[in-house]
Amino acid sequence: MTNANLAGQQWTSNGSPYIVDRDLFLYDPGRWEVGPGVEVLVSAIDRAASGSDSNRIAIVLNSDARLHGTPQQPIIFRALSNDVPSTWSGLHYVGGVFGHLSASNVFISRAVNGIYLFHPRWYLTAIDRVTVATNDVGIRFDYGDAVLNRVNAFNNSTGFFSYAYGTVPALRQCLIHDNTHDGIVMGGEDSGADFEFNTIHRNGGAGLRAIGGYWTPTSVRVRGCVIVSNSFGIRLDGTQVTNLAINFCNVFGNSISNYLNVAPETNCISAESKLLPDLRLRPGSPCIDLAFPSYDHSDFAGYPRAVDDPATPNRGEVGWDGTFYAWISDIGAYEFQPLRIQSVRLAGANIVITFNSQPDEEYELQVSDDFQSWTANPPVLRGSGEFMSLTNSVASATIARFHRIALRGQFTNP
Ligand SMILES: [Ca+2]
Repeated sequence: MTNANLAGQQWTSNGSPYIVDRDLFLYDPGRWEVGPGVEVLVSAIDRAASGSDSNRIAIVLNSDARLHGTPQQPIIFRALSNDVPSTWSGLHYVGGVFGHLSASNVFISRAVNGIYLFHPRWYLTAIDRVTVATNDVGIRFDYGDAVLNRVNAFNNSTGFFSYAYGTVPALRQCLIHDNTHDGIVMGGEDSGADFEFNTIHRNGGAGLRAIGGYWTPTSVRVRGCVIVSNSFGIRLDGTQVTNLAINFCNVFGNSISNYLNVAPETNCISAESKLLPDLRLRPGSPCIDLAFPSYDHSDFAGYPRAVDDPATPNRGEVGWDGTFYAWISDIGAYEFQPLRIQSVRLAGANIVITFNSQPDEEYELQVSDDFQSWTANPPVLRGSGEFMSLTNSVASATIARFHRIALRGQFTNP
């Protein structure tokens, strides 16, 4: 890659992989488009020795950058060789008046800052389904305001880091997990942060660490988050912050302390979350139907939010008009999808029932003639998280009047 100016370039899977051996710049006006399946391999040495870090390569975006992969064909940024942390500097987005950054289904690894958002503006920034892994900092955010949706930040040193004057980030429906140090660090003066419906799990330090400024306070709002199995759940450091407001959260099982120097406000619980290995909620999780609906209409996996789980008693509140408003949104990045039938069809003499499944739960088709006693109709299926089908293969002469899909419980290795 000898053309360091990205303006006007379109990177496609046909030209992939793209080898980057020097700093790349996107200047205004100009657009850089990267399509599905593109792999970008970044050298450990900046041959131009340019930019703010002359030892490492940065991709600096000052204009219109559109990076859109698909779930099946993400865009991948990774180290060419020398596959160690901090191999390259990362994607540097310098916001302001002109620069527009939209990114979806992008994976970034081995950078100092996977994405460095410097003065982003919410109306110019669209980040959804971006994965940052094995970076020093997954996402660094200084100054400005922007919403980050469905970021998956794991195996970084720190998942999300902000420490600057006037920084207003919002993290929504993100997975922040298995980072070596803190999951989220939010600091700085005169800033405000919204962390909503995130699942923050098994970080080596705190799930969320708020650091106070010295002169003007910062407001940090934490709502609808699952913060479990870190060393600390939520900790507040520093002498003057901060209005740290914690509502509708489950902060549980953090090995040193769930809270340090801070207490939750309303509607928080501390209970075993019943998480699947991929951090979805198992049936019976106390995180189900715990919060008033989020602003989002689909969850981390793209399934509907909010969905009422019929098996969970409704909590809620009585409004000014005396009406009971049930809270049906689940907390965390995933909405639990209760078992529901998608379709029923005849295939010859057989009945095929298609239903949504949860990963690692077991399902079977059951039949009955009286709706009272039910008989299992093998086989038992292990849920995949996707739609699945079961067939009643009993001959039509003896076919039962009623069919149902039953959840047997969690899959166990035979
Ligand atoms: Ca729900």
